[in-house]
Amino acid sequence: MAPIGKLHGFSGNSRFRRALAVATYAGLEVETDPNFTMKDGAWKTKEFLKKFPLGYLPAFEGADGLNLQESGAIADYFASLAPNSDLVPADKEVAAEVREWQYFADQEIFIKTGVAMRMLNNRLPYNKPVFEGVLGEVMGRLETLDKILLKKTFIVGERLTIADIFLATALTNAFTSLIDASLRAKVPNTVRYANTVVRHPKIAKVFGKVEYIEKMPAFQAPTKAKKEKAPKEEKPKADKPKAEKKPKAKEEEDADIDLAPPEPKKERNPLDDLPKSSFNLEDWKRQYSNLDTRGAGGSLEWFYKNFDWEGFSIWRMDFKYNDELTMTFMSNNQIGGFFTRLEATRKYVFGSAGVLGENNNSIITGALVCRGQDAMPIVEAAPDYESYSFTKLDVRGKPEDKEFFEGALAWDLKIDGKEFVDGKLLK
Ligand SMILES: N[C@@H](CCC(=O)N[C@@H](CS)C(=O)NCC(=O)O)C(=O)O
Repeated sequence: MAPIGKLHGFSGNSRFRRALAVATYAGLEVETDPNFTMKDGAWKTKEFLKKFPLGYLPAFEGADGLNLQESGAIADYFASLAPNSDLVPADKEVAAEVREWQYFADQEIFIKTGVAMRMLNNRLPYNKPVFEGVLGEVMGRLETLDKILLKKTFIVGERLTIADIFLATALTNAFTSLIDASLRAKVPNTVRYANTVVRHPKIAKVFGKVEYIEKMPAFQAPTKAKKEKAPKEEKPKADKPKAEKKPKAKEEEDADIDLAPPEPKKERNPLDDLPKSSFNLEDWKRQYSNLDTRGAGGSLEWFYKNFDWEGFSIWRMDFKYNDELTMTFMSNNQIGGFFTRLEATRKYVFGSAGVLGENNNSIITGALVCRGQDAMPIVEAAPDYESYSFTKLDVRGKPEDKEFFEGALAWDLKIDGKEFVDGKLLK
């Protein structure tokens, strides 16, 4: 039997898994790519966006030309192709109950878990009472569900339905990212239920080994918040823009992805063939992280002493659509996203960029130190590189370029009266 189409997405992602589990349970053959990774963003090509304008995963490309996004819709479509699978019961009232639990899984568990995880990972502003409120809502729902599941194996009727697959994927997503052992202990029937579903012989292979977390990841505060204005010579160490430490949990992507991310493929980059350089970018990144940027003994002093002007170049990056920027924290997340998507070329580049100005009146700008004399082979790794312009800086020859470079690194850059509000580092 020929596959009914291709399901794009990462096999460890819970939304991908729920679509694939439905297809597998229904006995449908669907093509997948076991090596697919979301990490480098390479999947978000123009061609992909033409077919899937919502721009996220999973996405289904039917052999008959149907292009579909939204994991729930894809799963429903798969179930509709196999009416005899009983994934959706024929009785309208029972089917409505099934639908009720599908929505519950998405809206009460999946989405709320994602919001809480984004706060822990610094992808949404962290606010303790709000975080605890969202977590409390998730736990409240789970405790209600737990009572309902006390004497049940499946949520509706005596056989597995599509609602069980939706619930189990939302639950295992929560148990592998947010809801730790002490919280799970409050909902034993729900844990037992989720395990039963993901170990169902027909779909166990879609889930593989699911490892629940022991401890909820701690919130990782960004070390660099809004810069305080201290007199230059007395600038306290804490004022230095240290990189945000990577939280242990999935920082770069959503809570529900990369439960077991495969290593990105290591491909040889032409930049590896450049003549060996005396400037060690990794050393520089360490110096930058550990020292104040400006002043005697600072990282800029180290930089100028050690920089290899032939083997590396310095660039200015500017967002092209500053007029469209709204909240500065969102713009800062956007820079973070761009830097994240440069993962594939990270070892050839250092970057420091920020948002200058205020909400609804801001710009994104920054500096990159790139291996070689051309930034393009490095920045093109990010699918959204065209949203930025890149201009080579003449730091030795032009005082204004030097001033820009140093300001971008020290996070005290000022342009047209707009001051540095927040920034991101690419290290
Ligand atoms: N409601 C959508 C959510 C899809 C979604 O947020 N996908 C994430 C992964 S879980 C994604 O593709 N993120 C990367 C991006 O948006 O660039 C669904 O259920 O399919």
